[in-house]
Amino acid sequence: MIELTLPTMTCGHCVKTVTRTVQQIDPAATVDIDLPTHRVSIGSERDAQAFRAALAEEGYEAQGSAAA
Ligand SMILES: [Cu+2]
Repeated sequence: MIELTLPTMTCGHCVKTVTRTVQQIDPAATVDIDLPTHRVSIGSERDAQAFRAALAEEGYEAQGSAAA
């Protein structure tokens, strides 16, 4: 499980964008988002760095740790 904190993810629109971005990298990924804490849990075999890079490009710079 990949856990990311995205401080700039602040509304429902962001949630949609983040979900879409994650699933563009891995269509099979599970995405669990907790908006109040800006946390995203991604269930995927892909490397966390791929998601971090793609999300940063969309304006969602990840803070905190990524665990495999
Ligand atoms: Cu938003």
